[in-house]
Amino acid sequence: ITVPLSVDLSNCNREPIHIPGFIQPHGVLLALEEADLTILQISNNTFNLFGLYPEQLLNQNLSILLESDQINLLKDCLSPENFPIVNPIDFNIIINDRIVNFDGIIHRLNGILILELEPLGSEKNNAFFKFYHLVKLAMSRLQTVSNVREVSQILAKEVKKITGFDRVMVYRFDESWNGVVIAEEKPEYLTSYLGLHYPASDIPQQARKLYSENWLRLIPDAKYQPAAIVPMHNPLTDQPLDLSKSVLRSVSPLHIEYMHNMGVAASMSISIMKNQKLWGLIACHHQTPKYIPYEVRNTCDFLARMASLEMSVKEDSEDAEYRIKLKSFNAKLIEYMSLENNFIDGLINHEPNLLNLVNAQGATVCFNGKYFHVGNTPEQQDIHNLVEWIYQNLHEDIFYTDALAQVYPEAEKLRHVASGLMALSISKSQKNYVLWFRPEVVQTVNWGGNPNKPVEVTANGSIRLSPRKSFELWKETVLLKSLPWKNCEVNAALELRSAIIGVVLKKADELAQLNI
Ligand code: BLA
Repeated sequence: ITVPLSVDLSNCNREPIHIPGFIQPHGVLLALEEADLTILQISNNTFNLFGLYPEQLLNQNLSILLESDQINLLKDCLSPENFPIVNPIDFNIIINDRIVNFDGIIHRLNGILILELEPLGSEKNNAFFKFYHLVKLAMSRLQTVSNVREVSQILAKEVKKITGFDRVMVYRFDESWNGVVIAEEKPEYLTSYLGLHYPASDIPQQARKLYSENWLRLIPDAKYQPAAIVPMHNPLTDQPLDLSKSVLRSVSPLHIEYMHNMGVAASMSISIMKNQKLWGLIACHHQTPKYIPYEVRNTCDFLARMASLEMSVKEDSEDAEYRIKLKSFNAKLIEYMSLENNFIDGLINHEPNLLNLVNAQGATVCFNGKYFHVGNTPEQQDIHNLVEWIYQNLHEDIFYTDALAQVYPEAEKLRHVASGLMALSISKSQKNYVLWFRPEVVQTVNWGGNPNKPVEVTANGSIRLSPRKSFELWKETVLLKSLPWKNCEVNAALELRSAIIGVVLKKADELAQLNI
Protein backbone atom coordinates (compact mmCIF):
# COMPACT_ATOMS: atom_id res chain seq x y z
CA ILE A 1 0.00 0.00 0.00
CA THR A 2 1.35 3.42 -0.76
CA VAL A 3 0.91 5.99 1.96
CA PRO A 4 1.27 9.64 1.07
CA LEU A 5 4.56 10.87 2.45
CA SER A 6 3.34 13.88 4.34
CA VAL A 7 0.31 13.08 6.37
CA ASP A 8 -1.31 15.41 8.82
CA LEU A 9 -4.72 15.66 10.39
CA SER A 10 -6.11 17.86 7.64
CA ASN A 11 -5.26 15.57 4.75
CA CYS A 12 -6.59 12.69 6.82
CA ASN A 13 -9.97 14.27 6.18
CA ARG A 14 -9.34 14.47 2.47
CA GLU A 15 -8.34 10.90 1.65
CA PRO A 16 -11.04 9.76 -0.79
CA ILE A 17 -11.69 6.44 0.91
CA HIS A 18 -14.75 5.63 -1.25
CA ILE A 19 -12.64 5.30 -4.42
CA PRO A 20 -9.51 3.44 -3.34
CA GLY A 21 -9.26 1.45 -6.61
CA PHE A 22 -8.57 -1.67 -4.55
CA ILE A 23 -10.50 -4.26 -2.63
CA GLN A 24 -9.68 -6.61 0.21
CA PRO A 25 -8.76 -9.95 -1.35
CA HIS A 26 -11.07 -12.28 0.59
CA GLY A 27 -13.52 -12.00 -2.31
CA VAL A 28 -13.73 -10.93 -5.94
CA LEU A 29 -15.43 -7.80 -7.24
CA LEU A 30 -16.97 -7.58 -10.69
CA ALA A 31 -18.48 -4.50 -12.30
CA LEU A 32 -21.03 -5.63 -14.87
CA GLU A 33 -22.98 -3.97 -17.62
CA GLU A 34 -26.44 -4.60 -16.21
CA ALA A 35 -28.26 -5.20 -19.50
CA ASP A 36 -26.05 -7.98 -20.87
CA LEU A 37 -23.82 -8.89 -17.91
CA THR A 38 -20.54 -8.07 -19.64
CA ILE A 39 -17.64 -7.91 -17.22
CA LEU A 40 -16.39 -4.30 -17.40
CA GLN A 41 -14.00 -4.34 -14.48
CA ILE A 42 -12.71 -7.00 -12.17
CA SER A 43 -10.40 -7.27 -9.17
CA ASN A 44 -7.06 -8.78 -10.08
CA ASN A 45 -7.17 -11.60 -7.51
CA THR A 46 -9.33 -13.91 -9.65
CA PHE A 47 -6.65 -16.54 -10.15
CA ASN A 48 -6.53 -17.34 -6.45
CA LEU A 49 -10.28 -17.74 -6.25
CA PHE A 50 -11.37 -19.02 -9.70
CA GLY A 51 -8.17 -20.27 -11.31
CA LEU A 52 -8.68 -17.72 -14.09
CA TYR A 53 -6.70 -14.55 -14.81
CA PRO A 54 -8.46 -11.18 -15.05
CA GLU A 55 -7.51 -10.95 -18.76
CA GLN A 56 -9.44 -14.16 -19.39
CA LEU A 57 -12.55 -12.65 -17.82
CA LEU A 58 -12.56 -8.98 -18.79
CA ASN A 59 -15.01 -7.96 -21.50
CA GLN A 60 -16.48 -11.47 -21.44
CA ASN A 61 -20.02 -12.34 -20.52
CA LEU A 62 -20.54 -13.43 -16.94
CA SER A 63 -21.46 -16.87 -18.34
CA ILE A 64 -17.73 -17.53 -18.64
CA LEU A 65 -17.77 -17.89 -14.87
CA LEU A 66 -21.28 -19.01 -13.98
CA GLU A 67 -23.46 -21.83 -15.31
CA SER A 68 -26.73 -20.81 -16.95
CA ASP A 69 -28.86 -21.77 -13.94
CA GLN A 70 -26.71 -19.47 -11.82
CA ILE A 71 -27.05 -16.68 -14.37
CA ASN A 72 -30.80 -17.11 -14.28
CA LEU A 73 -30.71 -17.00 -10.52
CA LEU A 74 -28.90 -13.69 -10.73
CA LYS A 75 -31.30 -12.31 -13.34
CA ASP A 76 -34.27 -13.21 -11.16
CA CYS A 77 -32.73 -11.21 -8.38
CA LEU A 78 -32.59 -8.08 -10.49
CA SER A 79 -36.32 -7.52 -10.65
CA PRO A 80 -37.32 -4.34 -8.83
CA GLU A 81 -39.36 -6.09 -6.17
CA ASN A 82 -36.55 -8.47 -5.32
CA PHE A 83 -33.58 -6.22 -5.68
CA PRO A 84 -32.98 -4.71 -2.29
CA ILE A 85 -33.44 -7.90 -0.31
CA VAL A 86 -31.76 -10.64 -2.31
CA ASN A 87 -28.35 -10.61 -0.68
CA PRO A 88 -26.63 -12.95 -0.31
CA ILE A 89 -27.24 -14.95 -3.48
CA ASP A 90 -26.21 -18.56 -3.23
CA PHE A 91 -23.73 -19.33 -6.04
CA ASN A 92 -21.94 -22.61 -6.75
CA ILE A 93 -19.05 -22.23 -9.13
CA ILE A 94 -17.22 -25.23 -10.55
CA ILE A 95 -13.51 -24.60 -10.21
CA ASN A 96 -11.10 -27.33 -11.30
CA ASP A 97 -13.92 -29.89 -11.09
CA ARG A 98 -14.72 -28.85 -7.56
CA ILE A 99 -17.90 -27.07 -6.50
CA VAL A 100 -17.14 -23.97 -4.46
CA ASN A 101 -19.88 -22.08 -2.65
CA PHE A 102 -19.93 -18.32 -2.81
CA ASP A 103 -22.08 -15.64 -1.26
CA GLY A 104 -22.98 -13.22 -4.05
CA ILE A 105 -23.68 -9.68 -2.91
CA ILE A 106 -25.02 -7.24 -5.48
CA HIS A 107 -25.82 -3.56 -5.64
CA ARG A 108 -26.39 -1.03 -8.41
CA LEU A 109 -24.35 2.02 -9.20
CA ASN A 110 -25.54 4.32 -12.03
CA GLY A 111 -26.51 1.51 -14.38
CA ILE A 112 -23.52 -0.61 -13.42
CA LEU A 113 -24.11 -3.78 -11.48
CA ILE A 114 -21.53 -4.53 -8.80
CA LEU A 115 -21.28 -8.19 -7.92
CA GLU A 116 -19.03 -9.25 -5.06
CA LEU A 117 -18.31 -12.91 -4.47
CA GLU A 118 -17.12 -14.20 -1.12
CA PRO A 119 -16.15 -17.87 -0.98
CA LEU A 120 -17.72 -19.82 1.85
CA GLY A 121 -15.57 -22.45 3.44
CA SER A 122 -16.62 -24.52 6.38
CA GLU A 123 -18.59 -21.50 7.63
CA LYS A 124 -21.31 -22.31 5.12
CA ASN A 125 -24.11 -21.81 7.48
CA ASN A 126 -27.42 -23.50 7.84
CA ALA A 127 -27.61 -20.27 9.65
CA PHE A 128 -30.98 -18.75 9.18
CA PHE A 129 -32.76 -20.55 11.97
CA LYS A 130 -29.83 -20.41 14.32
CA PHE A 131 -29.50 -16.68 13.87
CA TYR A 132 -33.20 -16.06 13.91
CA HIS A 133 -33.15 -17.72 17.32
CA LEU A 134 -30.18 -15.66 18.55
CA VAL A 135 -31.72 -12.42 17.34
CA LYS A 136 -35.01 -13.24 19.00
CA LEU A 137 -33.23 -13.87 22.29
CA ALA A 138 -31.14 -10.72 21.94
CA MET A 139 -34.23 -8.64 21.15
CA SER A 140 -36.10 -9.86 24.16
CA ARG A 141 -33.10 -9.03 26.37
CA LEU A 142 -32.83 -5.55 24.83
CA GLN A 143 -36.42 -4.85 25.69
CA THR A 144 -35.98 -5.55 29.39
CA VAL A 145 -33.50 -2.73 30.06
CA SER A 146 -34.09 0.85 30.94
CA ASN A 147 -31.19 3.04 29.85
CA VAL A 148 -28.65 3.65 27.08
CA ARG A 149 -25.80 2.05 28.98
CA GLU A 150 -27.71 -1.15 29.58
CA VAL A 151 -28.84 -1.36 25.96
CA SER A 152 -25.20 -0.89 24.91
CA GLN A 153 -23.96 -3.54 27.31
CA ILE A 154 -26.43 -6.10 26.03
CA LEU A 155 -25.72 -5.16 22.44
CA ALA A 156 -21.99 -5.72 22.97
CA LYS A 157 -22.64 -9.03 24.67
CA GLU A 158 -24.99 -10.34 21.98
CA VAL A 159 -22.76 -9.25 19.09
CA LYS A 160 -19.82 -10.98 20.78
CA LYS A 161 -21.90 -14.12 21.16
CA ILE A 162 -23.05 -14.10 17.52
CA THR A 163 -19.66 -13.29 15.96
CA GLY A 164 -17.07 -14.61 18.39
CA PHE A 165 -14.92 -11.45 18.21
CA ASP A 166 -12.45 -11.10 21.11
CA ARG A 167 -13.54 -7.60 22.02
CA VAL A 168 -16.84 -5.91 21.23
CA MET A 169 -17.39 -2.28 22.20
CA VAL A 170 -20.11 0.30 21.85
CA TYR A 171 -18.55 3.62 20.92
CA ARG A 172 -20.57 6.81 21.22
CA PHE A 173 -19.88 10.16 19.50
CA ASP A 174 -20.27 13.53 21.23
CA GLU A 175 -21.27 16.85 19.61
CA SER A 176 -17.71 17.43 18.38
CA TRP A 177 -17.36 13.87 17.07
CA ASN A 178 -14.94 12.78 19.75
CA GLY A 179 -16.04 9.46 21.13
CA VAL A 180 -16.10 7.29 24.24
CA VAL A 181 -16.34 3.55 24.80
CA ILE A 182 -19.58 3.15 26.77
CA ALA A 183 -19.82 -0.66 26.80
CA GLU A 184 -17.28 -3.41 26.37
CA GLU A 185 -17.26 -7.20 26.36
CA LYS A 186 -13.81 -8.80 26.39
CA PRO A 187 -11.81 -11.62 27.90
CA GLU A 188 -9.98 -10.82 31.12
CA TYR A 189 -6.48 -10.89 29.60
CA LEU A 190 -7.16 -7.88 27.33
CA THR A 191 -6.76 -4.38 28.79
CA SER A 192 -10.01 -2.53 29.02
CA TYR A 193 -10.92 0.48 26.86
CA LEU A 194 -14.15 1.08 28.74
CA GLY A 195 -14.59 4.76 29.57
CA LEU A 196 -11.71 5.86 27.36
CA HIS A 197 -12.21 8.81 25.03
CA TYR A 198 -10.82 9.12 21.51
CA PRO A 199 -10.43 12.23 19.36
CA ALA A 200 -12.65 12.95 16.36
CA SER A 201 -9.69 12.56 14.00
CA ASP A 202 -9.53 8.80 14.75
CA ILE A 203 -12.62 8.39 12.57
CA PRO A 204 -12.35 11.30 10.15
CA GLN A 205 -15.27 13.14 8.63
CA GLN A 206 -15.40 11.36 5.26
CA ALA A 207 -15.32 7.99 7.03
CA ARG A 208 -18.22 9.03 9.25
CA LYS A 209 -20.16 10.15 6.17
CA LEU A 210 -19.53 6.81 4.51
CA TYR A 211 -20.50 4.93 7.66
CA SER A 212 -23.84 6.74 7.83
CA GLU A 213 -24.62 5.45 4.31
CA ASN A 214 -23.16 1.95 4.57
CA TRP A 215 -23.70 0.55 8.03
CA LEU A 216 -21.31 -2.36 8.25
CA ARG A 217 -17.66 -2.99 7.38
CA LEU A 218 -15.40 -5.94 7.89
CA ILE A 219 -11.63 -6.19 7.80
CA PRO A 220 -10.96 -9.95 8.16
CA ASP A 221 -7.18 -9.61 7.93
CA ALA A 222 -5.48 -6.26 8.41
CA LYS A 223 -2.29 -7.70 6.90
CA TYR A 224 -3.97 -8.25 3.53
CA GLN A 225 -2.47 -7.45 0.14
CA PRO A 226 -4.98 -5.17 -1.62
CA ALA A 227 -6.27 -6.41 -4.98
CA ALA A 228 -6.45 -3.73 -7.70
CA ILE A 229 -9.60 -3.25 -9.75
CA VAL A 230 -8.74 -3.46 -13.45
CA PRO A 231 -9.03 -1.40 -15.50
CA MET A 232 -8.81 1.39 -12.95
CA HIS A 233 -11.44 3.54 -14.69
CA ASN A 234 -14.86 2.20 -15.49
CA PRO A 235 -15.24 2.16 -19.31
CA LEU A 236 -18.81 3.53 -19.09
CA THR A 237 -18.14 6.42 -16.74
CA ASP A 238 -14.40 6.90 -17.21
CA GLN A 239 -14.22 7.24 -13.41
CA PRO A 240 -12.77 5.05 -10.69
CA LEU A 241 -15.46 2.81 -9.25
CA ASP A 242 -17.30 4.27 -6.26
CA LEU A 243 -17.02 1.57 -3.58
CA SER A 244 -19.17 3.30 -0.94
CA LYS A 245 -21.66 0.44 -0.96
CA SER A 246 -19.15 -2.32 -1.63
CA VAL A 247 -18.52 -4.94 1.04
CA LEU A 248 -14.94 -5.62 -0.06
CA ARG A 249 -13.74 -1.99 -0.31
CA SER A 250 -10.07 -1.69 0.54
CA VAL A 251 -9.48 0.15 3.79
CA SER A 252 -7.52 3.36 4.27
CA PRO A 253 -3.83 2.51 4.88
CA LEU A 254 -3.86 4.97 7.77
CA HIS A 255 -6.52 2.98 9.50
CA ILE A 256 -4.63 -0.24 8.84
CA GLU A 257 -1.67 1.31 10.62
CA TYR A 258 -3.95 2.28 13.49
CA MET A 259 -5.10 -1.32 13.79
CA HIS A 260 -1.49 -2.53 13.88
CA ASN A 261 -0.75 -0.01 16.63
CA MET A 262 -3.67 -1.31 18.65
CA GLY A 263 -2.60 -4.90 18.11
CA VAL A 264 -5.77 -5.71 16.18
CA ALA A 265 -5.65 -8.25 13.33
CA ALA A 266 -9.30 -8.18 12.30
CA SER A 267 -12.12 -5.73 12.88
CA MET A 268 -15.74 -5.14 12.12
CA SER A 269 -17.80 -2.08 12.87
CA ILE A 270 -21.50 -1.40 12.59
CA SER A 271 -23.09 2.04 12.58
CA ILE A 272 -25.61 3.02 15.21
CA MET A 273 -27.89 5.73 13.86
CA LYS A 274 -30.22 8.20 15.54
CA ASN A 275 -32.49 10.47 13.47
CA GLN A 276 -30.49 9.70 10.32
CA LYS A 277 -27.30 10.80 12.03
CA LEU A 278 -24.37 8.63 13.06
CA TRP A 279 -24.73 8.22 16.83
CA GLY A 280 -22.04 5.63 17.45
CA LEU A 281 -20.47 2.38 16.35
CA ILE A 282 -20.34 -1.18 17.49
CA ALA A 283 -16.59 -1.78 17.19
CA CYS A 284 -15.29 -5.35 17.17
CA HIS A 285 -11.65 -6.47 17.41
CA HIS A 286 -9.93 -9.79 17.02
CA GLN A 287 -6.29 -10.56 17.72
CA THR A 288 -6.00 -13.01 14.85
CA PRO A 289 -7.55 -12.83 11.37
CA LYS A 290 -11.28 -13.49 11.44
CA TYR A 291 -13.81 -13.78 8.63
CA ILE A 292 -17.51 -13.33 9.33
CA PRO A 293 -19.91 -14.65 6.65
CA TYR A 294 -22.36 -12.20 5.10
CA GLU A 295 -25.38 -13.85 6.71
CA VAL A 296 -23.90 -13.36 10.18
CA ARG A 297 -22.92 -9.76 9.38
CA ASN A 298 -26.49 -9.21 8.28
CA THR A 299 -27.76 -10.55 11.58
CA CYS A 300 -25.55 -8.10 13.47
CA ASP A 301 -26.68 -5.29 11.21
CA PHE A 302 -30.30 -6.12 11.97
CA LEU A 303 -29.61 -6.26 15.68
CA ALA A 304 -27.84 -2.89 15.50
CA ARG A 305 -30.86 -1.36 13.77
CA MET A 306 -33.21 -2.64 16.42
CA ALA A 307 -30.89 -1.52 19.18
CA SER A 308 -30.58 1.91 17.52
CA LEU A 309 -34.31 2.38 17.93
CA GLU A 310 -34.26 1.24 21.56
CA MET A 311 -31.28 3.47 22.20
CA SER A 312 -32.97 6.58 20.71
CA VAL A 313 -36.05 6.09 22.83
CA LYS A 314 -34.00 5.52 25.98
CA GLU A 315 -31.72 8.46 25.30
CA ASP A 316 -34.64 10.83 24.74
CA SER A 317 -36.20 9.75 27.99
CA GLU A 318 -32.86 10.09 29.80
CA ASP A 319 -32.62 13.69 28.51
CA ALA A 320 -36.12 14.33 29.76
CA GLU A 321 -35.21 12.79 33.11
CA TYR A 322 -32.14 15.04 33.38
CA ARG A 323 -34.31 18.10 32.73
CA ILE A 324 -36.76 16.94 35.39
CA LYS A 325 -33.88 16.36 37.80
CA LEU A 326 -32.62 19.93 37.24
CA LYS A 327 -36.13 21.23 37.89
CA SER A 328 -36.28 19.36 41.18
CA PHE A 329 -32.83 20.77 42.13
CA ASN A 330 -34.19 24.22 41.45
CA ALA A 331 -37.18 23.58 43.70
CA LYS A 332 -34.88 22.32 46.48
CA LEU A 333 -32.60 25.35 46.19
CA ILE A 334 -35.59 27.66 46.50
CA GLU A 335 -36.69 25.78 49.61
CA TYR A 336 -33.17 25.95 51.18
CA MET A 337 -32.84 29.65 50.36
CA SER A 338 -36.02 30.47 52.23
CA LEU A 339 -35.06 28.24 55.19
CA GLU A 340 -31.69 29.91 55.77
CA ASN A 341 -31.24 33.37 57.17
CA ASN A 342 -28.78 34.14 54.46
CA PHE A 343 -30.05 32.86 51.10
CA ILE A 344 -26.46 32.15 49.99
CA ASP A 345 -26.14 29.45 52.65
CA GLY A 346 -29.16 27.87 51.06
CA LEU A 347 -27.32 27.66 47.75
CA ILE A 348 -24.10 26.26 49.17
CA ASN A 349 -24.55 24.32 52.39
CA HIS A 350 -27.03 21.65 51.34
CA GLU A 351 -27.40 18.78 48.94
CA PRO A 352 -28.14 19.40 46.13
CA ASN A 353 -26.29 22.70 45.84
CA LEU A 354 -25.32 25.18 43.13
CA LEU A 355 -22.90 22.69 41.57
CA ASN A 356 -25.58 20.08 40.94
CA LEU A 357 -27.87 22.58 39.29
CA VAL A 358 -25.70 22.95 36.19
CA ASN A 359 -23.19 20.12 36.69
CA ALA A 360 -20.24 22.40 37.42
CA GLN A 361 -17.10 21.63 39.42
CA GLY A 362 -16.96 25.01 41.13
CA ALA A 363 -19.25 27.95 41.88
CA THR A 364 -18.92 31.37 43.48
CA VAL A 365 -21.69 33.69 44.60
CA CYS A 366 -20.53 37.31 44.43
CA PHE A 367 -22.84 39.33 46.63
CA ASN A 368 -22.41 42.91 47.83
CA GLY A 369 -18.63 42.74 47.50
CA LYS A 370 -18.22 39.35 49.22
CA TYR A 371 -17.48 35.98 47.65
CA PHE A 372 -18.91 32.62 48.70
CA HIS A 373 -17.47 29.46 47.20
CA VAL A 374 -18.34 25.83 46.71
CA GLY A 375 -16.23 23.22 44.90
CA ASN A 376 -13.10 24.10 42.90
CA THR A 377 -12.92 27.80 42.23
CA PRO A 378 -10.16 30.26 41.27
CA GLU A 379 -8.32 32.31 43.92
CA GLN A 380 -9.98 35.37 45.42
CA GLN A 381 -7.93 37.86 43.37
CA ASP A 382 -8.57 35.99 40.13
CA ILE A 383 -12.29 35.99 40.82
CA HIS A 384 -12.15 39.66 41.58
CA ASN A 385 -10.49 40.38 38.23
CA LEU A 386 -12.92 38.12 36.41
CA VAL A 387 -15.89 39.89 37.99
CA GLU A 388 -14.49 43.24 36.86
CA TRP A 389 -14.13 41.89 33.33
CA ILE A 390 -17.67 40.53 33.39
CA TYR A 391 -18.95 43.84 34.68
CA GLN A 392 -17.21 45.74 31.86
CA ASN A 393 -18.01 43.38 29.03
CA LEU A 394 -21.21 41.50 29.59
CA HIS A 395 -24.62 43.04 29.38
CA GLU A 396 -27.01 40.12 29.30
CA ASP A 397 -28.51 38.20 32.24
CA ILE A 398 -26.44 35.20 31.39
CA PHE A 399 -23.16 34.47 29.68
CA TYR A 400 -21.59 31.09 29.13
CA THR A 401 -18.59 29.70 27.28
CA ASP A 402 -16.66 26.44 27.11
CA ALA A 403 -13.51 28.35 26.12
CA LEU A 404 -13.11 31.26 28.52
CA ALA A 405 -9.48 31.94 27.63
CA GLN A 406 -10.49 32.74 24.06
CA VAL A 407 -12.40 35.81 25.20
CA TYR A 408 -10.55 36.47 28.47
CA PRO A 409 -6.87 35.55 28.02
CA GLU A 410 -6.15 35.89 31.74
CA ALA A 411 -8.14 32.68 32.20
CA GLU A 412 -5.37 30.67 30.59
CA LYS A 413 -3.71 30.23 33.96
CA LEU A 414 -7.06 29.19 35.47
CA ARG A 415 -7.49 26.32 32.99
CA HIS A 416 -7.53 23.64 35.68
CA VAL A 417 -10.60 25.15 37.31
CA ALA A 418 -12.10 27.62 34.88
CA SER A 419 -11.77 26.71 31.21
CA GLY A 420 -15.54 26.93 31.10
CA LEU A 421 -17.60 29.69 32.71
CA MET A 422 -21.28 30.39 33.17
CA ALA A 423 -22.01 33.81 34.69
CA LEU A 424 -25.47 34.75 35.88
CA SER A 425 -26.12 38.37 36.68
CA ILE A 426 -28.32 39.00 39.77
CA SER A 427 -27.98 42.71 39.92
CA LYS A 428 -25.56 44.41 37.66
CA SER A 429 -25.15 47.69 39.55
CA GLN A 430 -24.06 45.81 42.71
CA LYS A 431 -21.80 43.46 40.72
CA ASN A 432 -23.81 40.58 42.10
CA TYR A 433 -23.26 37.41 40.13
CA VAL A 434 -23.39 33.65 40.40
CA LEU A 435 -20.38 32.13 38.60
CA TRP A 436 -20.01 28.48 37.70
CA PHE A 437 -16.73 26.90 36.61
CA ARG A 438 -15.70 23.83 34.66
CA PRO A 439 -12.10 22.61 34.27
CA GLU A 440 -10.29 21.84 31.04
CA VAL A 441 -11.83 18.81 29.34
CA VAL A 442 -8.46 17.10 28.84
CA GLN A 443 -8.35 16.72 32.60
CA THR A 444 -11.92 15.63 33.11
CA VAL A 445 -11.96 12.62 30.79
CA ASN A 446 -9.73 9.63 30.22
CA TRP A 447 -8.23 9.98 26.78
CA GLY A 448 -7.25 6.69 25.19
CA GLY A 449 -3.96 8.29 24.31
CA ASN A 450 -1.55 5.52 23.80
CA PRO A 451 -2.99 2.03 24.05
CA ASN A 452 0.11 0.67 22.37
CA LYS A 453 3.36 2.28 21.51
CA PRO A 454 2.95 4.30 18.33
CA VAL A 455 5.04 3.26 15.34
CA GLU A 456 6.54 6.44 14.08
CA VAL A 457 9.60 5.40 12.15
CA THR A 458 9.18 3.53 8.89
CA ALA A 459 11.56 0.88 7.61
CA ASN A 460 13.52 3.41 5.54
CA GLY A 461 13.91 5.65 8.55
CA SER A 462 11.52 8.43 7.58
CA ILE A 463 9.19 9.64 10.27
CA ARG A 464 5.51 9.76 9.58
CA LEU A 465 2.33 10.31 11.45
CA SER A 466 0.86 7.29 13.09
CA PRO A 467 -2.71 7.36 14.34
CA ARG A 468 -1.63 7.52 17.98
CA LYS A 469 0.64 10.44 17.26
CA SER A 470 -2.47 12.26 16.13
CA PHE A 471 -3.67 12.18 19.70
CA GLU A 472 -0.90 14.56 20.71
CA LEU A 473 -1.73 16.88 17.82
CA TRP A 474 -5.40 16.73 18.49
CA LYS A 475 -4.90 17.51 22.17
CA GLU A 476 -3.76 20.95 21.06
CA THR A 477 -7.17 21.61 19.58
CA VAL A 478 -9.04 21.07 22.84
CA LEU A 479 -6.62 22.83 25.14
CA LEU A 480 -8.30 25.45 27.30
CA LYS A 481 -11.77 24.05 26.64
CA SER A 482 -14.29 22.61 29.06
CA LEU A 483 -17.22 20.34 28.35
CA PRO A 484 -19.99 22.41 26.74
CA TRP A 485 -22.95 23.72 28.76
CA LYS A 486 -26.23 22.10 27.81
CA ASN A 487 -29.29 24.19 27.01
CA CYS A 488 -31.20 22.74 29.92
CA GLU A 489 -28.34 23.72 32.26
CA VAL A 490 -28.42 27.30 30.99
CA ASN A 491 -32.18 27.35 31.50
CA ALA A 492 -31.80 25.98 35.01
CA ALA A 493 -29.46 28.88 35.80
CA LEU A 494 -31.92 31.40 34.39
CA GLU A 495 -34.71 29.93 36.48
CA LEU A 496 -32.51 30.22 39.54
CA ARG A 497 -32.05 33.90 38.76
CA SER A 498 -35.76 34.63 39.13
CA ALA A 499 -35.85 32.59 42.33
CA ILE A 500 -32.91 34.46 43.87
CA ILE A 501 -34.35 37.82 42.95
CA GLY A 502 -37.67 36.75 44.49
CA VAL A 503 -35.98 35.66 47.73
CA VAL A 504 -33.78 38.74 47.97
CA LEU A 505 -36.72 41.07 47.43
CA LYS A 506 -38.78 39.21 50.01
CA LYS A 507 -35.98 39.40 52.59
CA ALA A 508 -35.48 43.11 51.88
CA ASP A 509 -39.18 43.60 52.37
CA GLU A 510 -39.12 41.78 55.70
CA LEU A 511 -36.15 43.86 56.83
CA ALA A 512 -37.89 47.05 55.83
CA GLN A 513 -40.91 46.02 57.88
CA LEU A 514 -38.72 45.24 60.91
CA ASN A 515 -37.12 48.67 60.63
CA ILE A 516 -40.40 50.51 60.73
C1 BLA B 1 -11.70 4.19 10.50
N1 BLA B 1 -11.30 4.36 12.97
C2 BLA B 1 -11.92 3.83 11.86
C3 BLA B 1 -12.87 2.85 12.29
C4 BLA B 1 -12.79 2.79 13.66
C5 BLA B 1 -11.80 3.71 14.07
C6 BLA B 1 -13.66 1.89 14.53
C7 BLA B 1 -13.82 2.05 11.41
C8 BLA B 1 -13.14 0.93 10.70
C9 BLA B 1 -13.18 -0.38 11.46
O1 BLA B 1 -14.25 -0.97 11.59
O2 BLA B 1 -12.10 -0.84 11.92
C10 BLA B 1 -11.37 4.06 15.38
N2 BLA B 1 -11.40 1.95 16.61
C11 BLA B 1 -11.40 3.28 16.54
C12 BLA B 1 -11.44 3.80 17.87
C13 BLA B 1 -11.46 2.75 18.71
C14 BLA B 1 -11.44 1.58 17.90
C15 BLA B 1 -11.44 5.21 18.25
O3 BLA B 1 -11.47 0.41 18.32
C16 BLA B 1 -11.47 2.85 20.17
C17 BLA B 1 -11.42 1.82 20.99
N3 BLA B 1 -7.40 7.39 12.13
C18 BLA B 1 -6.56 8.08 12.95
C19 BLA B 1 -5.94 9.14 12.20
C20 BLA B 1 -6.42 9.03 10.92
C21 BLA B 1 -7.35 7.94 10.89
C22 BLA B 1 -4.98 10.12 12.77
O4 BLA B 1 -6.38 7.85 14.13
C23 BLA B 1 -6.09 9.86 9.76
C24 BLA B 1 -4.87 10.40 9.61
C25 BLA B 1 -8.08 7.56 9.76
N4 BLA B 1 -9.78 5.86 10.58
C26 BLA B 1 -9.15 6.61 9.65
C27 BLA B 1 -9.75 6.37 8.37
C28 BLA B 1 -10.75 5.43 8.56
C29 BLA B 1 -10.77 5.12 9.96
C30 BLA B 1 -9.34 7.04 7.07
C31 BLA B 1 -11.65 4.84 7.51
C32 BLA B 1 -11.20 3.47 7.15
C33 BLA B 1 -11.99 2.96 5.97
O5 BLA B 1 -13.18 2.61 6.17
O6 BLA B 1 -11.42 2.93 4.87
